[in-house]
Amino acid sequence: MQKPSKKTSQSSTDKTKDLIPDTENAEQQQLSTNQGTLINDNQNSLKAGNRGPTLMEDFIFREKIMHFDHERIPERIVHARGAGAHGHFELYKSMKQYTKAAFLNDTSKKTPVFVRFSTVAGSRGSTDLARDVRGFAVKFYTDEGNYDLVGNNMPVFFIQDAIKFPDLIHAAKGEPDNEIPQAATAHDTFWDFISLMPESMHMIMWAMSDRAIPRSFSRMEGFGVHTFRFINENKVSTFVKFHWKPLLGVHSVAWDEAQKISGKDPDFHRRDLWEAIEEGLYPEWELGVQLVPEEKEFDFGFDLLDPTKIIPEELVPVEIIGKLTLTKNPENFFAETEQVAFHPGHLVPGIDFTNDPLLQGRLFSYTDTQLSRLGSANFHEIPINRPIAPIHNNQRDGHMRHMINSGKTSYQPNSIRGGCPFQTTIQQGGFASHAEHIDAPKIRDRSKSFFDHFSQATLFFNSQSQPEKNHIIKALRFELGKVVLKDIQNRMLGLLSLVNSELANGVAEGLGMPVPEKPLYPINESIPADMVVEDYQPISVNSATDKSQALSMEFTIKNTIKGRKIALIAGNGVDGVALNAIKERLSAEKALVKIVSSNLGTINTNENNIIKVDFNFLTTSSVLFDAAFVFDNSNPSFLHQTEVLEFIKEAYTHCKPIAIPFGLIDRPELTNIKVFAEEDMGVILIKDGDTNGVADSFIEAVANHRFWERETF
Ligand code: HDD
Repeated sequence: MQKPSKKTSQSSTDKTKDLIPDTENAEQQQLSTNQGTLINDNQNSLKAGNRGPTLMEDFIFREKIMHFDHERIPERIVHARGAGAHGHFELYKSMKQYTKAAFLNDTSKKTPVFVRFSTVAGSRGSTDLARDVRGFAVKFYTDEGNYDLVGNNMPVFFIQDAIKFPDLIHAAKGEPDNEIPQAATAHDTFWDFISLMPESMHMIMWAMSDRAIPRSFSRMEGFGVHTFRFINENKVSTFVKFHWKPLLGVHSVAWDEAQKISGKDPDFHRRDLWEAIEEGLYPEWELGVQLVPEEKEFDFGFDLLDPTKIIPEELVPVEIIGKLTLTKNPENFFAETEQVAFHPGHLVPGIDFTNDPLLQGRLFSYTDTQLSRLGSANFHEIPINRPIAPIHNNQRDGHMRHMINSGKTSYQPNSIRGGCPFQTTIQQGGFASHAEHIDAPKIRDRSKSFFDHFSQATLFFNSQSQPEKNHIIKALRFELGKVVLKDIQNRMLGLLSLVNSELANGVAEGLGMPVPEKPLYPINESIPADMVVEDYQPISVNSATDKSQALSMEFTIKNTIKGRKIALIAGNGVDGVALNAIKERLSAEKALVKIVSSNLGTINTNENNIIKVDFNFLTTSSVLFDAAFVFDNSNPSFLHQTEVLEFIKEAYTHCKPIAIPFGLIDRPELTNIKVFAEEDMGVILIKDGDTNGVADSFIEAVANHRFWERETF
């Protein structure tokens, strides 16, 4: 029996209702073949005698095995592993002045969405906690057709032109001779490519930062990355960059923790999303836009068409215009999450592209890939991809066609059907591309305005807190430390030295080699020989701002413990009243609280009541929790068990908030614990069993997420 979910009426949208007729429910139903013939024996194939060979005429066996043999489809070439959910988008503020997109005009409208989060490099079965970019793809089922915002959790990209995408991905994935490593960039081919691609340096800063190991999908930002256009009723275009800002703040885990989670629960992010929705703790993001009028296009020191650049929020503030809420898990992973097909080219009137060469190339790739992945030009008919807006056109037939197009005509113009389906005027909602004037030679070239590869990488590094900087240095020590060829390490140190000397020296120290004196390799072999190569060497532009607060996670939202997983560690003889009080307090703040003890089953309280244990030290681990609250009890040996101390020590090492009985203060495992307790760094000492007395400070510490200053570098 499936566990009943706590889903509320909020969970249904016009899209989820649209899926109902396609949803099968086997409850109280009889087993049948695909032809509807009822089956009376699903355990034995048809044989010539009960010890004889299976007969070919066993159509029930043949159908079952044939279908099974064909269950797999190719996984996505990138973003293969993911998790999705349904929800809706509400608009706070009409954007009518800038865009005619109806779902961004009407504040009374709730637009259904399906969102898929993903890692990029690993295959479908890889771990959620790989150091990687996360996909953040949103399909808006608007009344004017589907609009897809296919973004990432980082606002820039590795390359400036889509023609390099296959090279980037080939270099990042497992090496072609042995397909090693899985879901990891810490290997020669990736860093070989990057060391020859100085334009990737800004993205490398993001990818080596803690953003690449998020605590959960619900605690990461999303970005449309490219500059897009809003187009209003008067055909006026405004450049726009999209941001998703999580209401739970932007939080990450520690790298050591990420690696351990990958072993203990490789589905950690999927599970977190699933459980949050089942518990009614719906993840939420606000949609923000940065708007730049056309006439300001060239006011920045960088090119708005360059996808390796952000517009610092200090230059153009992010205006919050709406909210996305995820309220319902898929009914079926394959039917929805696997078969959903996103495409940056799924547009509605009022939104348009720019000439960003990365975006332009994407416009080809996404439909093309669905053809091999989903197998037919009719992939738009798969229920999850089908718009809620009506579809009428003269496209016909093809593999797996579902729609039954009635009538005699499938062409236009026609007179037999009075010209139907007819074209719509722009005023009536027909899509018209922005009439950008272009008068230019056909040329394979890149604008010189794309050649500032370092200033925003430097801006990012300089904007980090000291622990965040240390994490970037350590991540690069790890990644480049796994590289075998010294030349590659050397080239990378050269590039890093152009970003920041603290960074380059820190990484070099870890690699045990010097930063090269001549940092730049002759990198631009890709420039055609008849061009003056010097002209295309990286240039450095003074950034308009030295630091940008929005780039550091230090300043993120830290006022909620909603959805936090908290371990209450207790053994027999625990003060049951105190434990229940803390449990209720934390649950009231919407934390997910679990009792962890030595054995499964139950523990007896000091008043001989029984408390159910959720996990023992074998079935869970400190890395799967955000914080630990440790209770004293009448059995002193409990707290000194290796498993208990290991649990506390690990939570402590990963800079998590912990509340522990005062008696543990001298444990050798917990060096500096006294100092951190005194300095208010997430270590809370429970004196005389007064657990209630520390509840407030514990909640505050959990909301703070981590106390990275406790780390030693
Ligand atoms: Fe892409 C999938 C995001 C550049 C080609 N991409 C894919 C997904 C996301 C992104 C989130 C997963 C969608 C899903 O959940 O199904 N991709 C990006 C972003 C990019 C980007 C933010 C740069 C700003 N992508 C990019 C380029 C190309 C592709 C330059 C090719 C020229 N991407 C693909 C693809 C995928 C894909 C091969 C694989 C599966 C799919 O499309 O449906 O077409």
